[in-house]
Amino acid sequence: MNAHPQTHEPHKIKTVRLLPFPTLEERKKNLAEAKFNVFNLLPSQVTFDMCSNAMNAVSQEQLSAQFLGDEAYAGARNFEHLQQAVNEVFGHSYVCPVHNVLGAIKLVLSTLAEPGSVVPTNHRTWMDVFEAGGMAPRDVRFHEAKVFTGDVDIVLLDEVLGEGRVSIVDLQAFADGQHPFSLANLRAVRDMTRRHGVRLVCNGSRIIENAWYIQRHEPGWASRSIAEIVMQVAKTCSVFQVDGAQDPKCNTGGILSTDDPDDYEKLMNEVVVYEGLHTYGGMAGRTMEMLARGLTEMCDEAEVHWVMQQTERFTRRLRDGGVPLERGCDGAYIETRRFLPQIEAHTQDTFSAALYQTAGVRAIAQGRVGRDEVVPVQIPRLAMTNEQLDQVADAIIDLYKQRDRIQPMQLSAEGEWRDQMAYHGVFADLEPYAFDTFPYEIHTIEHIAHLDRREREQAIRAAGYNTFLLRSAEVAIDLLTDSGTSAMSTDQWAACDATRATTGNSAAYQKLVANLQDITGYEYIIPTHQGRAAEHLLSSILIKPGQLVPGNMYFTTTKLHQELAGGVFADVIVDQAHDPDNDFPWKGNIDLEKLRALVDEHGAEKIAYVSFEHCVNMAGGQPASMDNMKAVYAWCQGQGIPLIFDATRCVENARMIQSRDLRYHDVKIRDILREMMLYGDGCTVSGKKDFLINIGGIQAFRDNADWADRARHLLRLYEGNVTDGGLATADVAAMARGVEEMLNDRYIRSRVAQTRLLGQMLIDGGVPIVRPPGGHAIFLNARRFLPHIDQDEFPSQTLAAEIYVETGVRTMERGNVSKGRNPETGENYRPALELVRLTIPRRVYSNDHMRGVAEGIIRLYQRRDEIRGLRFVYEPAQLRFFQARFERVE
Ligand code: P61
Repeated sequence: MNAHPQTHEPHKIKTVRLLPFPTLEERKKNLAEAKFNVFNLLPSQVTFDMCSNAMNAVSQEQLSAQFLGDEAYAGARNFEHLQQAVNEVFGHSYVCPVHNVLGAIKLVLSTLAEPGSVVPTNHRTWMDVFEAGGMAPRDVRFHEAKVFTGDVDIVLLDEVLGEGRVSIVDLQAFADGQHPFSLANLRAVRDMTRRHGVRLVCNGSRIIENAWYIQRHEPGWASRSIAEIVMQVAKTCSVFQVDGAQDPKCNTGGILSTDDPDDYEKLMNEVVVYEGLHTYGGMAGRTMEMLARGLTEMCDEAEVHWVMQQTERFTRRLRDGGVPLERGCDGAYIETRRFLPQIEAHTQDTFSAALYQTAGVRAIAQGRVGRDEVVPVQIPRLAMTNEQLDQVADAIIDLYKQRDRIQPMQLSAEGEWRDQMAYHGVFADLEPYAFDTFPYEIHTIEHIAHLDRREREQAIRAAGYNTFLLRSAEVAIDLLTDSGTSAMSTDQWAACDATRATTGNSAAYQKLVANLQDITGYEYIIPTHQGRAAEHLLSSILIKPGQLVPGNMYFTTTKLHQELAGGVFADVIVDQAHDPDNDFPWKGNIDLEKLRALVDEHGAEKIAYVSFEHCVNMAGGQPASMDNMKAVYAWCQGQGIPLIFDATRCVENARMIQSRDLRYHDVKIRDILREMMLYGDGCTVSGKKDFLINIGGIQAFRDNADWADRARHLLRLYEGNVTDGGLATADVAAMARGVEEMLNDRYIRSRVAQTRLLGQMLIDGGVPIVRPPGGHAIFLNARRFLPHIDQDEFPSQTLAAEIYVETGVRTMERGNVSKGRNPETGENYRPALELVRLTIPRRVYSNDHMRGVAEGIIRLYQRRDEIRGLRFVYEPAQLRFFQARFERVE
């Protein structure tokens, strides 16, 4: 990945916030209720809210800072941390905290600027504040500048300063969101202000974006880090102001910093009047902590480049679509007069209303009426994927194509400020835009490793060429498993938080039971700590020693528990499942003939139950058809044989039915799943997959009270309470919520589409994979990838190790090493399928991550002949794949 840092996010998703998708009718109703002013819409009515202020995602570390508030009135530790951060990032010794940037501006004006004085500026954002303070702003921006359009016209500034009525020069980094300054110009301004004994004040709320511009475009700065440039800018100014809700990605708050002890004394004595004591300045302790963390994180080079790449991409796409705009530091500022030449008045609000009507996207022009005629479509930092941004751009381009149909709106109330405006409107006949992307935004992120190739070589050697033994901290994109690796939603976290722990009955348990009864139609819902615990209960209840358990391919833990109960597994999956190149759409089906033959041979009483797995893991995540489930169940009922599902990946199976079986195209996932579950007597579930949780499982039975009683008895013995199965009450609550979220049609569609995308990119690159792509994973065919490596030199193990070295991606071996040795002959089993599994965690990676994975593997495929096999240096007797160590064959 390292050589291509811009192909995907330098982080993965830790928590998501679910997005609403109001229908066209709902959008019209909302708009009318909001008096056609999108300011009045509620977040619950908006799909993508295109604003950069306070709407960013944060790192999990920054989020956790919120819980470290010391909340002391005076001298909080949080303030000390804030001071340290400011000192480290801006190099200033004195820090004055404020409630937000408006507090900072007001403070500067009331302490450092003379009433009645002229304030030379390069922006117009805060004109109102200047005027309210009795000061006269004067535009000194150099309007002819080409790249650094926020630069000051030095000749003009000299003139204005010469008039002698100036006490501060007030500049903005990336003025009005559109105009960056250069360091050379800033330094020239500083020299000039010094000569005139005037202070240079700078609002650095968008210092990062400005620093990126300097790094990119100002001669001499290309090799300097963002952190270094930020410090240079701050140190050039007498007073530096920062809005906590912008670059530091806090939700509010702000600071003023300076090196001048006299100015600091003035600020400190004034801050108590409007803001709060000089050691909290109107911020909660937790806000100061979050702000401190955000300041130290904001210069992260990889993150800055990712964010700026998004802005470039978004504005380029809109430009290519012909949309008239100014490029902003944080998005595209739509020129609404040119967008809507036929509309005489209120073009900003008309544009915003039309965009909401067609797509549910909100872009708000705020501030004073008549100040300008652009509508900023800003990108909330780190909160959206490129695919989502592309679609928002397309929605705007679509609107632009039908701009002639947009009607003027009639004013019904007005004021000086944009939020006061109200309209009557008629809904133009506009073609709506339909999003097809992840139905969530990014709430928190987790930084991922970016080791270079040499470091990865060292890491894999130290791990004995076994990906199970790599440290997570060494992995860029982790495709080892989809088990327990999901990103939880903010609603799940809220449910966890709101839960009161108990060892007895709980609302969380009741909700879990009610939800799963409704989803499965099964009466008895028993929580377990994960899937294998449920398998233990089930096997103990249903298997008598010597009985057979037919199943659609084995899974390691399932088979083990069947054997521990004295059962014998018998594979009855269709033959197609064993052929990696066969494109049969239902490779998870049970072959009813094989099942019949088994019963004919042994008798029905010899069969404990039929174990039917949805989206069969070991077959490549391959689904079973509805007809097959129906037929197998009908037959089993006739024989008196129970059928129990492994419903671990039941929702993915339901989605496959929705997309591959014409009869179900328009049926909701919830209803498909309910029908699937009709064709079984119960299920075990590892909740760590489709249920969107990090830990948990389920044992459920349709109506057999005796089985349920016995399961609960065993649960009390081995697992925990009947109401939690050994899970924390909070985790029961997360599961109760997870099973609601998993049924969202948009979610499951985008989930399965992501797997298919990865598969298709690999197929297009010529890489041999198990076909068709499965629900949760893509399996590489290592035999065909590395035909020159003998199975006893472990092609799958080798391939997994080489993928890590090439790309930083972690995958899982599923071949000769996993299968083990035949105890009789001592030989390796040399199974027919020699595979590497690329398993995709839910809601964690973007499609750009998938693109990075595919590109890396295709690169490796092109030089596959250079790859050599492995031999054991340490081989455990059982489940050897977990702990085995290897070395390269010379
Ligand atoms: C996985 F290498 N799967 O796919 P538990 N049924 C099914 C599963 O996929 C499953 C379980 C039951 C894992 C984790 C794993 O040798 C391995 O909640 C269809 O993990 O107890 C688990 O559920 C067991 C990976 C398990 C392995 C065993 O990555």
